[in-house]
Amino acid sequence: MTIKTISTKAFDDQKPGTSGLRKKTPVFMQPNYLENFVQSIFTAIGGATGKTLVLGGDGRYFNDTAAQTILRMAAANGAKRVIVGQNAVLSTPAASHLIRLYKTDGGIIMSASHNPGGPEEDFGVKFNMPNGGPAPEAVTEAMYAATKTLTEYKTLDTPDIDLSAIGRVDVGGMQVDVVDPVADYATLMESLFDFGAIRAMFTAGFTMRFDAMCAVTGPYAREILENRLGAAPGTVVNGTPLPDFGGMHPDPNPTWAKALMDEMFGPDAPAFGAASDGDGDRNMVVGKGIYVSPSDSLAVLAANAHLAPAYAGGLKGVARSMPTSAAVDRVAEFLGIKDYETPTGWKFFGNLLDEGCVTICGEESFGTGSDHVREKDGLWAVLLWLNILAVRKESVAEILKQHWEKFGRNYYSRHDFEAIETAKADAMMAELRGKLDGLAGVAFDHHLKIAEADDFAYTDPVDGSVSQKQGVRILFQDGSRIVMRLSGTGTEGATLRLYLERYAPGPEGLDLDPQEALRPVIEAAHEIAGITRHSGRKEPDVIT
Ligand code: VG1
Ligand code: CO
Repeated sequence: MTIKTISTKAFDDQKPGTSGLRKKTPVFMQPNYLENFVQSIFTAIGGATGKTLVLGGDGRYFNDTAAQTILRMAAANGAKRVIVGQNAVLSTPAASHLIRLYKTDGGIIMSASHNPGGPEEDFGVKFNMPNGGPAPEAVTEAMYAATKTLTEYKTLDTPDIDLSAIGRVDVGGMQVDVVDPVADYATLMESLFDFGAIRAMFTAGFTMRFDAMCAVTGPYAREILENRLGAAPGTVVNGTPLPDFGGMHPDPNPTWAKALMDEMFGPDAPAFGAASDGDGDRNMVVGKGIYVSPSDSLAVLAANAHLAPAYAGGLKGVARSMPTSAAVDRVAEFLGIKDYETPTGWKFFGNLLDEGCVTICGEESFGTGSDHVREKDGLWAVLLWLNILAVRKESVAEILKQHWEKFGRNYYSRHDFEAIETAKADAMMAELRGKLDGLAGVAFDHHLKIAEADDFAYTDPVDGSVSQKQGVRILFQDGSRIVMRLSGTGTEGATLRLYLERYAPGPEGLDLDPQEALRPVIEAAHEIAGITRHSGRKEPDVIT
């Protein structure tokens, strides 16, 4: 086994986005592409020498080969130990947990998350810090800087390492610990929730469907829901992770988890349905005949978290990403706890969680989580819902109805316009940014009048770092809101995300179709931004 230093040429497109570096799989499979990025990660964290890292991925195509490359490079760069999930598989929240549990120096997660997988689809790599959370902007900027100047990387000349058997192997002096990807995570979940109460609910005949979308959560959901909680065998469907997710798009929303939606709105619907994404950090929650929007889910979880043992003492505070609806703000106000608004992406919650400012965080993109790890956590959200259902003994529909009666309803929707030509999308955003100053006072039909418009900037209250241009906000006098930003996780052209919100205080008008309730706001957004004029698109590709 010899350490080899390989000369390489910099790639100019290795800038991490909202959550790590994501590219088409063939781009990642080019000679030296993955290697350059991994060496740049090591550079950005001050080298790998003597470090202990966690490694795992969502099992998508190229996951196994990439893991071997990363292990060789970690050994050649002097890492002391790598804890790797069996077969190089770990869900993102499980990886975050292992990083924290074993007090490591961070971890590398191989995933393009909710993006499809396969030889022609997407692959991704991200680095998580010793706190278990995604690298903050300063670190991803340092990675990007390193990718632009590196000229060589180090690797070890050694055959593939057997990652199929749990146990310890030595790789050129580096210790590799292959661990069960599920066990520690399942134990953590058991410590947070009242498994006895949830088990009793299942025993009494409660039914549920969990769609793992042929992605990483299958084994986790089977172990926790079916084995430990006694849900009926077959509760978990699409539970075997596949390299191409069986052709599914592992993005848990009503469009891509259509089979689950159909079942939940069908005649034999179970009481509760849920789905998770490629790497297990997202969740969609559906009741019998009722869809729970992620922003509402966050608000309901915050309002009821005290019913679960881990949160019985109350919440320190809550945080939501800026585009997420203000529903959780109303809960925070009611509870008299702090409420933070951050840019899109879980990395912005890390400091707030570390400092004990908040207990629960969420994003409108089907992400919810708490201070138990430093990532959003799909199964955690499902279990908190189950714990609440077990205690309240009411249906999802009843719980939502009561929530809206108490707090009012924030009608909310996100419209995605995918694969727009990048130049056109940039021109649209530039034009919009250019007219923000003149928007206040402009009025539209249906009594909509703009109160203010800006480009969201965030100053981290803990370390003072500033993030600019995080999305255009157009706020109306009646509390309605439009947000527009371009996605930072796509791999093809640009994706416009248009976020729409309108508040109904009740008691009237709490059960409208969100698309109908939002119609005036949608029309105003198109008029202000000229979406069709710029992109040629009238209708969004995905509505959530
Ligand atoms: C999207 C979501 C964002 C989420 C990110 C990563 O980012 O909007 O809320 O944090 O994906 O989620 P963007 O830049 O495309 O809007 V995951 O589950 O793909 O890691
Ligand atoms: Co994800």
